[in-house]
Amino acid sequence: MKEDIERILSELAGLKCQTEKEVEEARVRLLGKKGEVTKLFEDFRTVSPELKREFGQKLNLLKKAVTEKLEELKGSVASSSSAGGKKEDATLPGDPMTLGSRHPVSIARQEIINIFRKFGYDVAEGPEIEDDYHVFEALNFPPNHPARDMQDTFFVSTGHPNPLLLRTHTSSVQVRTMEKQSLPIRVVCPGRVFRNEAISARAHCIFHQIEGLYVDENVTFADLKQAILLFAREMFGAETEIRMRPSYFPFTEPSAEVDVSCNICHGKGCNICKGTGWLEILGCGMVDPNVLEASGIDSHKYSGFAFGMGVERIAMLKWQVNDLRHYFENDMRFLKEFNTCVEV
Ligand code: 2NM
Repeated sequence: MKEDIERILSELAGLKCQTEKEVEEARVRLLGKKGEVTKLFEDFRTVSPELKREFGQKLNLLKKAVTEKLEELKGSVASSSSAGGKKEDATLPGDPMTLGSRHPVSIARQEIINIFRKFGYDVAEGPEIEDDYHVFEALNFPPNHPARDMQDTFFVSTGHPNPLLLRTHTSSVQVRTMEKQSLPIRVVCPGRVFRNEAISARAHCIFHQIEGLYVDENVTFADLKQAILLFAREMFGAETEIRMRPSYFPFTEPSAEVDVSCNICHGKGCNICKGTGWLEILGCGMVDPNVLEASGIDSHKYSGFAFGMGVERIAMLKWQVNDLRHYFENDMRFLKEFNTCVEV
């Protein structure tokens, strides 16, 4: 019996099969009703009691080895038969790989930047963690302005003489530009901003802004109006009209809110524009002389205009997305809709 076990084991090591049929034949020959291994189990009854333990273990190991080998052969025959029974063809094309696409906020951001680059604006970026001076003080925010409150602004450190905070707008980058760059200045500043707000369909505590600044001699409100009109027509179509409504910002005087004619109903009134025919896209104004002076610019010689817009908001209007939260959830069904939006 011992020799039989060893012989079967050594045969097993060299056992090769080309087809499923051959594997099945080997199985019958070894494990079938009249198979060699089955027969050894029958012979086991006649083994003397003192040798039963040793041969019992040997037989069990043999059966395990045979079963495993047959499984292995079955597997290799199956995979080579699915490749046409031949060796794998390494020249076949690989499995297609799904390509990612740009996030709609990135697409809108790039489109806005490209428009202003065509107008001759530079692009500047700056730190997201800022100090009170660059976010508020240099921008003419009075000391008790509500935006300086913990309710509205995320503070990184408190109890510090010069606390760090997350910028609530990218105007801080424009302050830094005015501090160090020679005039004239034409710049757009894209970036993430942070506000301590409850998340809803219209607001999020993190969003993206693009702010623009133009400082030179004799810059007027008419220049501002023309720049915004040209931008609106590039972004929303050549028939777009704009309207300005008086508003208030600490850093501009006078200030205005800008609406574009609704690109869905063309001014007739629909549920996107809530029947008004107009959609708000940005805020703007003439840079307050205090802001120019704080950054060392002579406000008697120079004047400037500035504007700011939310990128998510522009993207919502451009693609009729009704809930801001879609931009932050990364649901593939939503993101895939922008696969075909080619960046200009
Ligand atoms: C807005 C609206 C109006 C603005 C002002 C400045 C700066 F730094 F020049 F003073 N940057 N951005 C500005 C003006 C931003 O966002 C709604």
